[in-house]
Amino acid sequence: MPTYTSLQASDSAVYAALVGEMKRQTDGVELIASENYISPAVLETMGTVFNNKYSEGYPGRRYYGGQEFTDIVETLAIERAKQLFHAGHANVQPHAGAPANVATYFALLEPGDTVLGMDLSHGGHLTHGHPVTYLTKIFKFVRYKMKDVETGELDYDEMRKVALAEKPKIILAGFSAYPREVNYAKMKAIADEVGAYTMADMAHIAGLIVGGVLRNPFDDGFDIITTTTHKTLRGPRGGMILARDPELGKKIDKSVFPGFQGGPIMQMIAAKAVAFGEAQKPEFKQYAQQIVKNSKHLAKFMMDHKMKLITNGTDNHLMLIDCIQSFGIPGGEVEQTLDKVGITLNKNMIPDDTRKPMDPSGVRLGTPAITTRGMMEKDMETLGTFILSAIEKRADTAALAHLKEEVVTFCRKFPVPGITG
Ligand code: DSN
Repeated sequence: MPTYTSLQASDSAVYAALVGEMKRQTDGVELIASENYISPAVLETMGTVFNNKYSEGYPGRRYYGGQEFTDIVETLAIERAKQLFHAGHANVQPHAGAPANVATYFALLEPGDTVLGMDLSHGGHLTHGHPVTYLTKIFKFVRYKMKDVETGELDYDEMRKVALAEKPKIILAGFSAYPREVNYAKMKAIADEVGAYTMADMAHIAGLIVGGVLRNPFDDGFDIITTTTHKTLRGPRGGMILARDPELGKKIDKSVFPGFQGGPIMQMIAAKAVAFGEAQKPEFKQYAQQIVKNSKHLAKFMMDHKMKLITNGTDNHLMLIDCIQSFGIPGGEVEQTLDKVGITLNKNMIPDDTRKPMDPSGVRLGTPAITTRGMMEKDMETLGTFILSAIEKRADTAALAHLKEEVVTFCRKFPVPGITG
């Protein structure tokens, strides 16, 4: 494990928590579908003096002096992002995925306008118009769903019907808990019929698009892609908005700053530039392919062992297990049981779940982080066996403690970038 001697000397409490977190990340299996391990170079860049600089505005047109180096890193991030996604414009300043979505809505919509997005229990995200968000006080959100939960196919006929009736200004693709590929061309055709913008929230699958494993919505004529940068894209925690048309990009820029955010977080923008440089390398394509190979392999193992997967499989990095059907217990109990043996995933709603969000029927798990550690298909069988064994022995404290030791021994074979590798 690395030591951070200056932190250790100046703040022993935070240092101790950091050491604990490094050990947790090294000795446990990270199956949370939205998490990943960044490279030492990205990690190093996040802890640099770019933190000290205010840079409101954009490269070449800032409100403060002293921008010769901030302009370099932000321009690098922008240009690399454009190349990665074949975009006409990139804004790399959103602090996270949610602000990227909000800034996009305000760039394209007037108060009262309508957005057509996926039903939240079918895989959509809070920022796609959950009633608990302030967004629903300003815009109207209407929904489409899967046509068939057994295959995951979206209901494009219903989408068209709702679009014709509601005249949305944005048709939104993109999900936090949907395991299948989308037909963007069909969505674009519906949007064209009603004069709507097309927006894809690719937060989960951005790295898979860059790696060429999933389709790029821009190839089917989508207008906007929003994303986080820290999930499959394996960069620093942050967000980004891409536009196909540079003219639309101007509206996006105004909306992010000064419309919504203040000073950009420049050390994160510099780290985005580094991560995007890594994603341009051929190794990243192999990484993206391996994420999906691992995910499909783990999904097959689960289904071969009588677990019920929503849509009966996966095309991407994640899967959703119906825990009530698979194990007769809710998702929260599965999450807590696996926590005890060092396997981390999250409880999750399943489509049309009758249970509550804090006590849902399913769990969501994914392979981006374990693939970064170098795990391959054969390791998915070991992980699947650990999961089944933990759930089977969940009432036996001694058996769980023994299993945890096995998990630690297994994990230590796989280095964690920035900690043990
Ligand atoms: N928290 C992210 C996820 O886990 O998918 C989405 O915001």
